[in-house]
Amino acid sequence: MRDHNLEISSGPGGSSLTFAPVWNAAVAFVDRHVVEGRGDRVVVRDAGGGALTFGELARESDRWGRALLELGLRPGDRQLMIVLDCLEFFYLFWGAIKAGIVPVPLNTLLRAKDYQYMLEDSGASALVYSPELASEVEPALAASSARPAVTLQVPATRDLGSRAAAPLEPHRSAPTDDCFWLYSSGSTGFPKGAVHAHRDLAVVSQRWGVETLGLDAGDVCYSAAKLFFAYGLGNSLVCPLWVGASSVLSPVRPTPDLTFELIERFRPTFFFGVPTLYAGQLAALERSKPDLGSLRYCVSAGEALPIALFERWRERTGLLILDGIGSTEALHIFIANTPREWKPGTSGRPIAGYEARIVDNAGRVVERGASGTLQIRGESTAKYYWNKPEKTRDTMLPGGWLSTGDTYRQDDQGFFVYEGRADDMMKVGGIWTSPVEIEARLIEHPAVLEAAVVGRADEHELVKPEAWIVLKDAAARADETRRAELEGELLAHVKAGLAPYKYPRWWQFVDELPKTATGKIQRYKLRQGTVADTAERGGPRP
Ligand code: 3UK
Repeated sequence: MRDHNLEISSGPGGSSLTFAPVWNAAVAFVDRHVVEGRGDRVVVRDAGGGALTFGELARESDRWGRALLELGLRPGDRQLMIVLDCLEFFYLFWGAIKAGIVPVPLNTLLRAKDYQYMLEDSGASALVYSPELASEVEPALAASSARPAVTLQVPATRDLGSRAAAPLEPHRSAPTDDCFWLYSSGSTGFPKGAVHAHRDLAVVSQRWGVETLGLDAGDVCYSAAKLFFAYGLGNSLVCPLWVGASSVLSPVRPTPDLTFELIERFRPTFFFGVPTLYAGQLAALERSKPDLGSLRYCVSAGEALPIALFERWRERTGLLILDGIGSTEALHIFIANTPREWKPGTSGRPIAGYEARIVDNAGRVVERGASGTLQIRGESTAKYYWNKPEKTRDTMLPGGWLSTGDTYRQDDQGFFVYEGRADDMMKVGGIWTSPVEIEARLIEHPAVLEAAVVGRADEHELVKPEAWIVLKDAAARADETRRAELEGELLAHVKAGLAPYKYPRWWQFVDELPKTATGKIQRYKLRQGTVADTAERGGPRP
C-alpha cells in the first residue's frame, strides 16, 4: 500500500514502514484526506456541539502555520501549548507541524512554578493558552527569565484577520526531524522534554491504531485522557486521523456520569480510560444503566489495570478492557492485550513493530519468568530529552533500546506482568507523580520538619500518595485535634502549590523517618509498613 509517501509492505516477518526522504506528518494526517476526497468528513466533535471537518482542519492549520511564520517564528522553534481539550487544539498542533514549528503540549493541571520551568527549559518562541488557565500561566510568564516572542490566548487565530489566508507550503521535513515534544515528569520533580520525530506519529497509528486495534474510518474514539497526555494525544489527535476516523472532546474533568453521558450522545466505538476512572465508573453503574452499546472495545493505560476491575467491568458491561503499557518516550502503547489475545492481570505482549526484553542490573537479559527492568525497541521512540544529555544516555540506549524504568516479568505464555517501578515514581490516576516533589512542598509548611511520600494501594489496588510527616513540635503528634487540624492545613497547602491530583490521601505523623546510614529516606520501608507500629495509621481520605 502506498500512503502519501509512506510505503507499508508486508513480508514474512510482519509489515515494514518506509518513508520518503521528505515527509511532513501534517500532510499525511490532515491534507491527505482532503486530497483523497474526505474533506467533508468530520474529524472531531466537542461536547459543546462544535465540530471540525478534515477540510476545515486543513484550512485552519494552514492559517495558523502561516501566522506563526509571519509573526517571525522559524522551523525548529518551539510552541508551548497550555490548552484544554478543544477543537482549536487540533489546528494549533497540526498547523505548527506543517510549518516545521515544534508544538509542545503541556499538562493543563500544573501550577505557575511548573510552567515557569518549562518556559525556561524549552526556550519556546510561542505560547498559546486557554483563557481559563490564565491564573497559572500569567504568573509563570511574569516570573520566567525566558519570554516567548508570541503569546496568544485560544482561540489564537481570532485576531489574525485576513492575514495568513493563503495555503501553506509544508515545511520540507525529513521523517526523522524533530516534530513535537512531550514533557515527562522526572523523579526529581523536573520534567524532561521527550523529542519526537515526524515518523513516530505514523508508526504508532499504523502499529497500534490499525494493526492492533483495527481502527478504520467508521470508528469514533472517545478518550477520557486529555490531549496533553501522550495517551490522549494518540487516542484523539493522532490514530483516528490516520485512518480518517473521528474523535470526541470535552474540556472538563471526566467524571463517571459525564463519560456515560458522552458515550450515549456520541456513540463512540472505542473508549480510552485509566484504571482509576474505570473504578469510578463501576461504582456509578450501581445506580445508573447507561447505554454503552456503541462500544467495540475499552482500552486502559497509564497504570496497571487490576484483575478485579477487568472482571467486574466485563460482568457489568459485557465489554473487554484492553490493558496496554505505553510511555511518553515511546509515544504510545507498545505492549498490550489485544482483541485477539488478552490475559487479565497482565499488560499483554509486544504489539507488531516493537520488541521487548527484561534485563538485570548489569543489562543482561534474564531467564524467562525472572523479574528485571523492561526495555523496548520500536520506531516511535523519542530521539532524546531536550537539554538533558545524562538522562538521555540513561534512557535511550545503544541499539535503539529504550529503558522504561518499570520492573516486569514474562509469564510462561509470554505475557508481560507489571511488578512496579524501579524508582520511587508513582502513577496517580495514570499521571506521573514524583514523591520528591510532594515532599518538597510539604517541607515548605512551617509545622513540618521532615516529610516522605510513598505510594499506597487503595481499595481498588490503585496507588495513591501517602504522606509521612515529622512535625517540628513533636508534642503535637499526640494531640488528636491538632493532628486533624494539621491534616487540613497541609492538604490545602499541597493543593495550592501542586497539580491537584498530587495531594496525599493518607497522613501518618511519626517521630522519625527510616533512613540509611548516609541519611537517605528509605521509602521502601514506609511502603512495606515496617515502621507502621511507630505511626498513627489513618484511614483513607477522599
Ligand atoms: C506506567 C503502566 C502498568 C509505566 C502512556 C499509554 O502512561 C503513559 O505514559 P507516561 O509517560 O508513563 C509511562 C509509565 O506509566 N504505565 C503506563 N501504562 C501502564 N504500568 N500497566 C500499564 N498499562 O510505569 C510506564 O513506564 O505518563 C500510556 C499511551 C501513551 C502514554 N504516554
